[in-house]
Order: sequence, then C-alpha cells, then structure tokens
Amino acid sequence: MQKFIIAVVMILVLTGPVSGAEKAFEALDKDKDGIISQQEYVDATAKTFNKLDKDGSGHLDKEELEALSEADRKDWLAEMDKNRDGRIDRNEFQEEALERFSTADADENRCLDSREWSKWQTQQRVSPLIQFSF
Ligand SMILES: [Ca+2]
Ligand SMILES: [Ca+2]
Ligand SMILES: [Ca+2]
Repeated sequence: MQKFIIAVVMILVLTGPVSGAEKAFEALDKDKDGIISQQEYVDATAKTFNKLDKDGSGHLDKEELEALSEADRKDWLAEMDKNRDGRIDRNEFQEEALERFSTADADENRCLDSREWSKWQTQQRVSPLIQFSF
C-alpha cells in the first residue's frame, strides 16, 4: 500500500498539474504543431460566437449574452459593442478577437507559442473569447 502511494505521489510530482491555460492551448492547437496560428485562434472564437448565437442571427443580443456572468457581459459590451446598439455582431466579435490576438503576439509572427500564450492568459483582464469552445 505504501509503495502504491509513493508511486502515485511520484507520478504527480513528475507530471505536475495541468493548468487550464495549458489545456486551452492544446485544444486550440488543432494541427498540433506547438503554436496557435492566427487562423486557429480565429476559428475557435468563431465557434464560440456560433455557440452563443443561439438563433443564428449573426449577433449576440441581450438574451444570448445572459450565458455570460454579469461582469463579463458588461466587459464584453464595453469592449466590443462599437456601434452601441446593445448587441455584439459577428464583425465586432471577430475584430476584438484579432485585436486580442495581436496583443498576445509579442513578436508579431502571427503565431502564439506556449510562452506568449501563458503570459497572455495571466494578463487578460476580461475573460477569454474562447472559453465556450471546449
Ligand atoms: Ca497550430
Ligand atoms: Ca442572435
Ligand atoms: Ca454592436
């Protein structure tokens, strides 16, 4: 029994806990080349948008934004609702996604490596646009 426990502890020590950011990175890196390309990121955010846009109208209205927490909803509208009509349309969403991507892409090679990614994850003040994709 003791041996078993020691073995389990060893495995935990060696592998370490997989953080949420790491999991998200793996999920986003569809072609498994170890980087998140701009395309991979945009695809993931588009998926989030489609999931939230329940009626497929091409914009997220008040009811659809209910899926978010109140704080997130406020942040999203403040950040993305450029024409201030109270809803977020697909273009507004994509523009925000691209903006966030370039913020994270420190060396501007249109790819995020795991270092850029985890740094960005700890810096983001509003919740990621991809949280509903997984
Ligand atoms: Ca990739
Ligand atoms: Ca809609
Ligand atoms: Ca709008």
